[in-house]
Amino acid sequence: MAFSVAHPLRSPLLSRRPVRHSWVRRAAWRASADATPVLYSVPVSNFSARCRYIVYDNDLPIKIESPGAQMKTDEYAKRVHKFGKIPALVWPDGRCGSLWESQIITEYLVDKHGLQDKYLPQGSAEKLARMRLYARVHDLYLTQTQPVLYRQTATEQEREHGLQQLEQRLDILEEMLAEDDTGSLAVERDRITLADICLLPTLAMYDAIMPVWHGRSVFGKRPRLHALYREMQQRSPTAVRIVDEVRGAVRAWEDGGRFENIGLRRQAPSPA
Ligand SMILES: N[C@@H](CCC(=O)N[C@@H](CS)C(=O)NCC(=O)O)C(=O)O
Repeated sequence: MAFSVAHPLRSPLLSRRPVRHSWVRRAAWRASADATPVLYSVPVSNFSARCRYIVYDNDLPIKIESPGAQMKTDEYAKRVHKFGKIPALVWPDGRCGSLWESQIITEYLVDKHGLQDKYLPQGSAEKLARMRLYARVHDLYLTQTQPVLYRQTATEQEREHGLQQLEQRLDILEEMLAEDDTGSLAVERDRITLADICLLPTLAMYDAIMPVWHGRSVFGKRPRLHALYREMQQRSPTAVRIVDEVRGAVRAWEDGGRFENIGLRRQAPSPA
């Protein structure tokens, strides 16, 4: 997701500003007073949402805060996220730096809180590897193309090309789900794993944007992705909460005119 960046290729690092206030240190100090780590996150961020899922689902003692405008400061880069992004997890005493990359944070939370039995496939190295493959495909291929959904592109052709790429990558995930043939979820029949948790917020975001602003359906020709999306919400109140947060944040973008501002027009929704 993006904040006020006009073009997907513009490096956020170029727009860093020095800050007068040592807000991160103050935040770390606040956190150290009650020894609570802080997860920097915003509701619309599909990457952050998979970390929030684990926090909510287990009532973990982690504060969730928005970095606001500080995200593009040198101090944030130094102390929170070296590339000026979210999500990032900061430990109370800042002893061993911070942690970023949503999958790394998610896996850390699982390890730290002994949640392996809950979210990882059991007794099969192959399923574990497939679970990680979903996350890798999501992080390296699918989401790399997503800025075309909500950011300015130089030309209409560039947007069209990006949308086609994004759809191809959704098709690849659909194929992977068919290969796993587990019914609804990604790698296990009866267990929500980190593969499902990584896909859920991204599907929620794309489904809130693509039909309305790009006239394209996420689920129309992708029944396996649709089944995963529905099944997660049927099984997990946390999934419903995450979907509500992401959809609500997209609505706030709409209310703020974000899509019209980048030249898009509301389209007749395509069938789901
Ligand atoms: N690979 C990273 C991606 C993080 C990412 O791109 N975060 C977005 C929010 S969803 C962000 O911070 N965008 C603002 C920017 O790049 O300036 C992860 O998995 O955490």
